[in-house]
Formats: sequence, structure tokens, C-alpha cells
Amino acid sequence: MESSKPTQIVKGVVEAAVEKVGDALTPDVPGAPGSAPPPLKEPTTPHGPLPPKDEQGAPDTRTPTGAETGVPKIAKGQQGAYLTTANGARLRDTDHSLKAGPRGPVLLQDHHLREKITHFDHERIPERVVHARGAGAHGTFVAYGTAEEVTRAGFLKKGRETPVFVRFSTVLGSRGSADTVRDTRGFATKFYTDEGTFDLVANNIPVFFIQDAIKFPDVIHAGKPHPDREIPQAQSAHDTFWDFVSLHTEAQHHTMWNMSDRGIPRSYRTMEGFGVHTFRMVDEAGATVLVKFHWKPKLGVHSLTWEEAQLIGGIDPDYHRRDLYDAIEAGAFPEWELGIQVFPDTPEETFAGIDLLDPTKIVPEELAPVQPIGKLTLNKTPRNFFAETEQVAFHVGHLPPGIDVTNDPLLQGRLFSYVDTQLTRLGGPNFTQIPINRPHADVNDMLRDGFHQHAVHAGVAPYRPNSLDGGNPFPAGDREHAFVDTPVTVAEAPKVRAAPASFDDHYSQVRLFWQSMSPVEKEHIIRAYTFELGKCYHQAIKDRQLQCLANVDPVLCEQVAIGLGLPVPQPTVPFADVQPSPALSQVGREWPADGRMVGIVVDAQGDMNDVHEVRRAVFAAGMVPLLIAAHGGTVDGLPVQRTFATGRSVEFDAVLLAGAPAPAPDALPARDAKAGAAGSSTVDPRVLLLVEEAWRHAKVIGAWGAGAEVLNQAGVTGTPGVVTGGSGAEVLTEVQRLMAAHRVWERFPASVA
Ligand code: HDE
Repeated sequence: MESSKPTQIVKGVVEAAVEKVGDALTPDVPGAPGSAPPPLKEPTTPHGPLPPKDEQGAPDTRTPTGAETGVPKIAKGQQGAYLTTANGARLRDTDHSLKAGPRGPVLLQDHHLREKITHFDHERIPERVVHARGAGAHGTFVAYGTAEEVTRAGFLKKGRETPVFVRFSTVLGSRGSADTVRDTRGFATKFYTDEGTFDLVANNIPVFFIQDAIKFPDVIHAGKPHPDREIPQAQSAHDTFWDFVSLHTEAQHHTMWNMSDRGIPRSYRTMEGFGVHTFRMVDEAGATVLVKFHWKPKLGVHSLTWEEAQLIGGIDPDYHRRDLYDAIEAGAFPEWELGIQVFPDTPEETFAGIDLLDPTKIVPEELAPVQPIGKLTLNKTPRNFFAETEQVAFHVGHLPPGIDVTNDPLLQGRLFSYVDTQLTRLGGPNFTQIPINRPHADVNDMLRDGFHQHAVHAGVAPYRPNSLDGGNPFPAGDREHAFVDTPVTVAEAPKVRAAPASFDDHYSQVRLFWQSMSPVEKEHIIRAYTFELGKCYHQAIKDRQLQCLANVDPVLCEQVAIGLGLPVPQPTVPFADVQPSPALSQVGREWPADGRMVGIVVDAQGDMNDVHEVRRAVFAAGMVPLLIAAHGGTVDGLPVQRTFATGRSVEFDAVLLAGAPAPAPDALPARDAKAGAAGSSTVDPRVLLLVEEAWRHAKVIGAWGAGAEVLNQAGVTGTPGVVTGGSGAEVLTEVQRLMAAHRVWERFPASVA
């Protein structure tokens, strides 16, 4: 039977397909769907499923109770050459319903029709109530051993390697919303440790809107689309959001982070991650410290400009997803260092006067440095989005021995919420048995039955104490690596619905953040507040938020008020005397440019000599070159990835001009509105638009040979970050050097200091 030797057959099919398509058009940049180029004609010779793409991973093959199965991951999906029912009976026809004669009616007995349609009808599950839009990847975490002093967690011992799955997300939007909206990003990591799963369910912003979990429904109801018209989607620029945060001033710190460039990351790969709450670490002897978790991206923290974010929302709503998958496929594996800030575990639970239980406060890194404890590398994309990224279920209560929670009231509520939400979303209590959620540690719980029970439990005594199952399972003692709840002393106190007085300071750290920004970052913040409040209908809401800004900084408040055409209110609280934290600024350092996209404009009629070499050099630098030409297909044997009609500047981190292509036949405003700027230029107007946009988004632009003419016609020759030179190689070297700063910040002088 052919399906009994699938690998051989698959290999043959792939080879035949590659041969048919030919080398020239075989995509050599990431993103092609499927593991083999498709042949022109529908394949009809039966063979087994194609292998997954090289860069795709899958959950480890474990039993529902965590035991290794030894089954190779490759065997996990469907198998065999033939179409079958869900029960494995082969099918002859899936295109026609069973009818009484060719003209019907359809017969109720058509069990294949009913199975196919019924299953389809139930393909969707409820999306996450928050963080619905996300993208995931597999990877590994290697511990440096530097945390051994403060925790007994085995996975943090020197050299330990732990498999992980990470899911990045936005908070407010629906599952199909755009990636580049202004929002907080989720950064949730599942460490499959051999002492039980550890979920670090983090965000890219180190503080939160609220200090108590009981207000989570309030802030989310305010941020989600209005309940009557269900608009706007995936954004905070609307009345209900600003109504809430201006009345509820503890949200002002988080809101300022959202209005900063942190709210529109360039990539998931260029985001920091923060555990937000203070956690407790426990060593072998039971000694404890308080810690805050930080993820530091190898590529630095970078953002989009607001105009880019808006354009990308339309042009490529999957921008962050694509970026993550493409980078992994290209071998530019995203990396982060995990670090901790360590504080003594004192009864006050404060550090340098900062309440460590208040999730609206940070501890500046200058006061408590982030100490690296390990490295995360994402190196495999999911094979199946639903099975892995959609079904992964995080929970802040998934803690290994050595890491414990604190009394942060936000964290305490989360401990309840994450299990609760999965019951509805994943249809029952057995979601830890879904392959992506299966622990890599022995599971011997006494939880039984329930919807979708995959484990076939043996024994008769799922209770303790028992003698019928020989007493198993037994409680683990300290020596057997049990999770022990830290016996924290709880001070004698009345039962109240109240917060500590220290939680009342809502402005000092907002001011700290503002004062830590560089001038250009401050301009972006002013712009963001002006835009968002400008989108509100009601003046009372704008006035109220301006009052909050007046309590942060007079310049910020005044500039936003000017933009809104409203009077500037006076502060109602004295300005805090704060020390800026340079670590909060994204500007002023240099970073590697791995996985960045470099657009190369070529002229099919012009000199292509340097293009081959530059393209190779871009690949060699760990970046992805995308050729942009007047038409698709190939130019000088090189595959074209974007045409002047399909490409847009926002897809590229830098633009290189290897020629000055004349207006192409489709440069007609009637066909492509982007050609509207034609004028009398001798260069295709879409290329000029590309350069103008790249310039105003402060991107590096390089040109050689005839390409310099494009710069002249766009009027940008000789301006900062615009590089010209005699050869492509020379230009690329300088372009790469400038890309290290992410953008050409000096192109735009700021009006605020
Ligand atoms: Fe979450 N949060 N959260 N959250 N959260 C969820 O869990 C919740 C908070 C975060 O990729 C939900 O499985 C409450 C802070 C991430 O699957 C839900 C409170 C931080 C993700 C939930 C918070 C986060 C979630 C929705 C206030 C940063 C996505 C679906 C006390 C430290 C995880 C789900 C993924 C998801 C509850 C606040 C991060 C409803 C009640 C603070 C990254 O359980």
C-alpha cells in the first residue's frame, strides 16, 4: 500500500514540484505557504501528507498526564494517502451530497455530509475575552545559573534547557483585528519545566491600569468597543476609554506608556516584557526575596511611527505575526534575556519608598539593576495555529517550586481568573490535557472525568487517604521538590474593602516616565494624546483628561490642550520631585538589525550589476532583501517580491535605490491611486512616494548609480540618513551602520526639551 512508505513518496512529490516550478521563481525570502512549491496541475497520484515546513515545530508528544510517548512529532497530524471520515473509513466522494437522483433532494442518511457540516459548524470557540489577537512560537530557555542563589526552581539552575511556548498578543482587539494598533502587548511564556509548568504571563508595559483585580471588568469594558455600535475596534481612541481612565486616575501611568512609542512596537522581537507584579523567590533553605521579572530583547526596544502603524493596519494587518514567523523562517531567531530585579523580602514589602505590591509602580532600573538569569530563543513556528496558539492556556498560578506569589491584589484576582476563563473558552476543566498545554512533568492528580477527558486513569481510589490504590498518590515532602506556599505572616487587620494609603499616589511615576523620555519621544506622546482625545466626542472627557495631564507636566498638558483647542487647566496636586530613569527611553543606543527588511528598488532597464552582490550581502547580514520592480516575475534572473503597485514603504526598514525606473505602464492614477503624484518627474511616481514616506518615517535610504536621481527628484539628497556612494556595497555598509540606531532621529528636531 503506498501510504505505508510516505516519506519516500513525499520526497518524490516535492522534488517533482520543485523541478516544475524551476529555480528562478522559487521563493528565497520567507513566507511561502506549504513545504513544497505547488505543481501547476492538481496532483492526483495518492501519497501521504507533505512534511511540515522546516521552521515549524509542534507540541512535544506527551500523554495527557505528562509522560513522554516517544512518538515523533511528525506523526502527530493526519496520516495516510486517502481521504477518510473522522473514524478512518476511506471516502470516495466529498464533493456531492447523497441525493435521490442527481437533482435531489438530499437524503438525511448522508452521514458524511452531516459529519462534515456539523464539525464545521462547531469549528469556532469563544475568543479570549482579552488578548484575543495573538501569535505564538516555540523555543528554548537556557538558564545562566545566576538565580540559583535566590531560588530553588530547577529550571533556573546553570545550563538547564527548558522547552517553551510564547504567545504575544494585543489586549483590546478581536481575534481578526490588526496587529499594529496602539495597545498594550501580551508576552506570555509557558516553561515546560520538569517540576511542573511555569507560566510567566507578562505584558510589554511594566505597570497596569488598576491596582485591584475587581476593577478588571471595568477597565476592559471601557477599552472595548462601545456596546451599542460595537466601534471602534482594537483601540483606545474613544470616549469610554478616556472616560474611565480620567476618572480613575491610577490608570494614568499605564495610559502614558500606551501613548508613548511602547504602544506601537515595531515587532514582537523588539519588545521588552514585564511580569508587572512582584513575585517571591524561595531558595533551598526557605529564605525568600521579592523579584520583578523583565524580558530584554536582543534587538533592543523599537517602535513604529504612528503613521506607519496606521498604514500597516490597512496594508498588512498581520504585520507582527508575519514578522515573527518570517524572522524564524529566515533563521534570525528572536532572543530575549530574562532578568530579575531583586529586593529584600521585608514586612513592609517596599523598596526605596516604592510599594512593591502596587502594580501601577515600577522600580527604576537605576535603583535596582536587572540581573540576567537566562536566555530565551524562539526557533520554531507553530504547525497549526488553532491547536497551538489558540488553545494554549496560561495561568499565573502555574508556578514551580521556588517561585511564589505576593499579596498584590491584582495578582491575587488573576489567580482566580485564568482557570475560570478557560472553562468557557476551552469547553471544560481538562484543558491542561490539550497537547500544547501538557506538562513535561509527571502528573498524578486526583482530578477526574469532565468534558474531553483524554487520560484513561487506572485505579479505584482518586481520593486521599486511601489504601485501595496502595496509598498512591503520596504528598511530596520538602526533599521531593514539593511546591510549598511561603508561610508569609499576615498582619492582624480588620476585613475591609480598602487599599493601602501608598496606593493613592497616582502621578509621581507618570511624571517620572515623561521626564525620562528624549525630546522626540515626548513629541510622539503629545501627538498620541492629541490624536486619542481628538477622537472623543465629549468635551467633558477631554477636559477631565487634560486635568490629569496638568498634574503630570505643564508642557505636556499645554501642547495637548493647544492641539485640542481647549484651555490649559492648573494642576490640582503638587508636582513630584522625580529622578528620570534613562533606561525607559528607547533612543540613543545601537542594536543589531537581524531580520530587518530591506527594500531594493531596481530598474529592469538599468544596471543590475551591484544588485546581485548587495542582495547577497543583505542576506549575509541576517536581514531580508525584497526586490521592488515595475512588474512581477524576475529581473536579471532575480525574483521580484514587490511591484511599484503592490509594495509600500511601511514594509521596509530601509530602502535602497539601485536605479531610477521611468514611470511604468500601470503608473496611472486611474489604476493605482499611489501614482497620483506623477507631476513631471521622470521616475515612477510610486517610487518617489516610497522614498518620501521612508524619509518622513525617519528610515535610512541609500542610493548608488542612477538611484541618486530618485533622491534628487524626491528632494532628499544630502539630508540626514540619506546615503549615496559609488557602489552598492559601499552604500550598504553605511546604511547598515545607521540602521543600528533604528531610525534617523536627527531628521526631525523636537520642539520640546
Ligand atoms: Fe490577564 N487575562 N488579567 N493580565 N493576560 C487573560 O486569560 C486578567 C493582567 C495577560 O496569550 C485572560 O486565557 C485579570 C496583567 C496576558 O493566552 C483572563 C487581570 C497582565 C494574557 C485574564 C489581568 C496580564 C492575559 C483572557 C487583572 C500582565 C494573554 C484569556 C487582575 C502582567 C495570555 C486568558 C495568552 C489573558 C485576566 C491583568 C497579562 C481573562 C482578571 C496585569 C499576556 O483570564
